[in-house]
Amino acid sequence: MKHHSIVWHKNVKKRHSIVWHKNVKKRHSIVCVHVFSLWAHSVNCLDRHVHTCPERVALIWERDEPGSEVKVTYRELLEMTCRLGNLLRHRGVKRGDCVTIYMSPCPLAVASMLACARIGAAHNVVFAGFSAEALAERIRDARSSTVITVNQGVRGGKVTELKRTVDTAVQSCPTVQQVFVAMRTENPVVMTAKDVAMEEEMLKEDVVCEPAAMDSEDVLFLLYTSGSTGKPKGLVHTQAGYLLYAALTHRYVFSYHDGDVFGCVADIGWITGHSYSVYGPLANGGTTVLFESTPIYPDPGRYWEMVQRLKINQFYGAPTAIRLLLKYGDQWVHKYDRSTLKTLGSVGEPINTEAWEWYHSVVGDGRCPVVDTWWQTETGGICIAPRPSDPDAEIVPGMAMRPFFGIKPVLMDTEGKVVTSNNTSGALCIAQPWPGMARTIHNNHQRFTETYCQPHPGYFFTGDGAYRSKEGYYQITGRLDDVINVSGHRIGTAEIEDVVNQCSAVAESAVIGYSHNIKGQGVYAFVVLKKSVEVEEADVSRQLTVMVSKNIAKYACPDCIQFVQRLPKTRSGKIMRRVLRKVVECELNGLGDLSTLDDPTTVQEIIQGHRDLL
Ligand code: 6R9
Repeated sequence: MKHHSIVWHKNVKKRHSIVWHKNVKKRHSIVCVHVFSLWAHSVNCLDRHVHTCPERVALIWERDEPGSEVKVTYRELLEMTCRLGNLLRHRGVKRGDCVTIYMSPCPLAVASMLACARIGAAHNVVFAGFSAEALAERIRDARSSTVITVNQGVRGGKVTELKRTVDTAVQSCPTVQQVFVAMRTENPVVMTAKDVAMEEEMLKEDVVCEPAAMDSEDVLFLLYTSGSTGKPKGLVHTQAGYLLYAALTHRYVFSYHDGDVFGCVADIGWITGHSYSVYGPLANGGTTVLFESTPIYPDPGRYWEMVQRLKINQFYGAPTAIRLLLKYGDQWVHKYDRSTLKTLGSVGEPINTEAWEWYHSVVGDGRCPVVDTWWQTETGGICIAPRPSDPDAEIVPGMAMRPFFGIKPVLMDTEGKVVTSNNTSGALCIAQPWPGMARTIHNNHQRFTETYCQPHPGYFFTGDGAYRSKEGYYQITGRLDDVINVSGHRIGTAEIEDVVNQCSAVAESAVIGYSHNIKGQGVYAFVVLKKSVEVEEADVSRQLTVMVSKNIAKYACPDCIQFVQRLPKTRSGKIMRRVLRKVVECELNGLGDLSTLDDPTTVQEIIQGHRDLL
């Protein structure tokens, strides 16, 4: 065990208590004066609580190996954050810079986010499952000069070479001047001239770091997400509104109370991890779980064994995992004591009734309200969800129910008019701004207005469709654009097509999402090969899988590839994805109007090819 490892291993507390010198509390209480007037972000999440309850556990790092969790108090997290803030400052990171963080969930990842916030730099967390190319694209767009990573990641018993991925990525990122490398495992990695041994250097820094005074509208972070066209977009969230909204929704949607242990199992690389593993719970002085593993490691009882061991009060996860665990059977749940659970949350994609009922009756023993929370990277926090703390709250299975405070949802019909009646569906828009909404797309405000503001002038367009019941409750029906949702991960079909089309044997392609009983949606690719090349379809399939995984991430790989002679197109050359979707869902009676197709026989060929694949 390395002497400098700051939080990776147990028994850390003792070793480091020496570095927490006597005067610190006092000095931090001065810092606290800043809290309410200047919105210094990490102060609201840390110093405030260190002042009142320094020994409260802020983070429980649920490491991959069950039973090896590490607890970090508010005092320790502040210390870690300050050291890192100082290190970043001394190494030239300034207010307004953007630091890219490529780490799996761990205390140093949270400290990295908060250290950026403390010195006024924006953070850009990139999901550690993304490939080197996807990471590089995000580093370049964010123009980061500093990247923070770990030597290796550990998940589901497997080790991933995160530092090596960063090495490859930074080769095509001329802006990157330094890479901070923390040691998650004890395996050494090759260090280059740009690399900084993070923990070693942190130990040389002071434990007090003056927080930057920030304006409420200054940038807090960028987070890249997929859109229906083009490259991923770096949504920009700001200081005050975002934190307020994350904190309020965390408290009211989940009925969070002081002393509760909040278990959000999302990765910190997604907005759910930002708002409900980090900012919301920490702003409320809560104890939050950072989950490093998978729902089925080492067995399908992992979540519930963890709930029992950590005494989790609120559990927040994705329908895809619930559907998967449901299939393994109730015995994995019954094995463990879940009596601490008070609220169960669901996020990321629609939750089907079967999964909802199982979550409610088996996991929650029929006594915990299930909150199906609808929101997006763009919205910063939960916008539509039941609020069980409300005594009149009815919860209908599979429905996101009612808007949160300050959210005014509206439905638009196909002509762009607001639908006022109930028991109807439409495009989901939001009628007025709310504190947590993204303010822009990094370096591309025009794309922001085009995507969200112009489709329905005067309203924020979410890209989702929704149904409003006769009682006025909302149910989200899915995306209206070419964004699909694979295991709760958002991906644009255009992004996958871009990669598929780079294959030298491919003439063109069309990618769609289809219903998948575990993942929610699977990826289905229609591929037209170039006439001039002689290749085996199976070889191309293998090649495409490798390419997508290398250029984007494993979750974006096609589940099914169908080779076709032609794609159905309109006379103006647009691919009719609607037709492809119907073929794949076997809804041949619902193909709709085919009169605009340039050659209707194409559809018959595709139907036949699909049958052959089944
Ligand atoms: C928080 C998050 C956003 C998209 C969103 C929608 C889908 C999220 C949902 C849901 C139905 C829910 N989505 N929550 N669909 N019911 N409770 O997931 O953000 O990754 O940006 O995805 O996910 O389609 O537009 P993000």
